[in-house]
Amino acid sequence: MWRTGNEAGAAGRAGAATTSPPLTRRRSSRVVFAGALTLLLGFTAAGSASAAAAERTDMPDMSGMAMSGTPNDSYWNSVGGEPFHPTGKVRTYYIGADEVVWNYAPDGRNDITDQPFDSITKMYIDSGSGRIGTSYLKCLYRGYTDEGFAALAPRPAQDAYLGFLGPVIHAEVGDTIKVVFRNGCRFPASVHPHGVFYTKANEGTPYADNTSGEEKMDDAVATGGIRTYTWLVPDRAGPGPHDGSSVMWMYHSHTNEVFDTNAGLIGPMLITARGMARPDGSPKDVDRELVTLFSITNENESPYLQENLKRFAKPASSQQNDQRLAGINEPHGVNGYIFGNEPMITMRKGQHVRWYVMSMGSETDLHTPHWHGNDVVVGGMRMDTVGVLPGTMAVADMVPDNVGIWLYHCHVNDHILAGMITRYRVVSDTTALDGSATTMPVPVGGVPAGEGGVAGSRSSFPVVPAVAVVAMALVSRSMIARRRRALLPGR
Ligand SMILES: [Cu+2]
Repeated sequence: MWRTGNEAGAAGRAGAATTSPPLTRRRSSRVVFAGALTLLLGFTAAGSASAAAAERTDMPDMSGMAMSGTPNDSYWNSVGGEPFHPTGKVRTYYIGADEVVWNYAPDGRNDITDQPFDSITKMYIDSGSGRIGTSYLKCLYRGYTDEGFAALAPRPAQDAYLGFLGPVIHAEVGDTIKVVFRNGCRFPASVHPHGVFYTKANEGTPYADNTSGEEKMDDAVATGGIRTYTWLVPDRAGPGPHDGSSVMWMYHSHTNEVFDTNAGLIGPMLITARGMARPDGSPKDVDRELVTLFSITNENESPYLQENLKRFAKPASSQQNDQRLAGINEPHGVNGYIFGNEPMITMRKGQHVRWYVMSMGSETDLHTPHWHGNDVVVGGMRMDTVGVLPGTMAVADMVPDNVGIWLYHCHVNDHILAGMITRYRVVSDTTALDGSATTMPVPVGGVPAGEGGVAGSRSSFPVVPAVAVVAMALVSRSMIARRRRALLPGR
């Protein structure tokens, strides 16, 4: 079941509609149970509620939203969540938006086939007139160690696969998140969160909302400016009734939402249930958290388009000659990598693995991430493919039992062709993960400053080209021919 920032309820209902008999039964038994519980614990609960009231901050009193005396109380209480009980913990993240050159295919070859790019894949990666190729000037969120913004926060080698995503923000229900944001982009930008509780002064979005003064200062941080965003993490930002111990939200710039996110300003935020978090905020019952963004980055709608055409198109041009054609300057990436160029995602057999999956973009960004080799559970249901739409997030839990290197790819045919394919590797429970799993260098803060993106060596483990062949065979010859006609000039 996928989750949306603004429409979690609607998505929940959509999910329920597909499985209505079992959910109805479950709901009925919940109602009976809740009724009994209400009778037994009514007085105790009333006592806790008044104690809780003393702890409240400026959060709205959500407890008042629950109607008393109806058997649906527990359901609506779970929708609204408990009032905000602060843990007292403030988690501060220093995030800079920095201009960097990002290479979507730093290995310069197709790592899925273990071959050089062929004539079809070249249509997506070659530079040319109006075609920028695989390297682009972008503006990305990067983690820093403190408010001096002098030192990038290190990103562990096993998280190199995160690519161009911003730092992973972790928090536990009851925590307060502070993001100290420095804007190093040449355009105004912000940090807008999904899911958590924010006031008008911490939303990061300009629109006619009857605010002024301080409540407008968060909407757009000027180039070189610094702004601190403060977000609370109430119950309703944490796991719902059918979630596991943690949920995913995203954060992204929303000053000019389309251009900002195409520039690369997006990152993940993971919220763990109260009492379930390790000191770093990650869920205690999960061994490996993995975050993947499936997105067609529309570099034709990036604020750096003209600059990129001048710097990287060959010959340099200020024209977007054929940019209207499908796939041109539109890398179909996973975390900003195409054709398997992502550093290997690694895990150990038998681990509790939680995949957080999200999509961003336009109407072509309907993605169906599919795991080879192992299955997942999403919203209580067994799957090996999960659907995500632009701006939505999904959580998929896996206990891998199948050792090997496996494809992890979007199952949309056009997206397979364009390289929205990566791999993950399951090692035996006795194999060391670090070092053997990937030889990628540690990209400090996710992206090295300056030119080139992450230039990594490829995995030394055998690849099965047949898998890619089968994937290609999914697409008919006529479809390939049609695309070729569309892409090649003069045909
Ligand atoms: Cu897709």
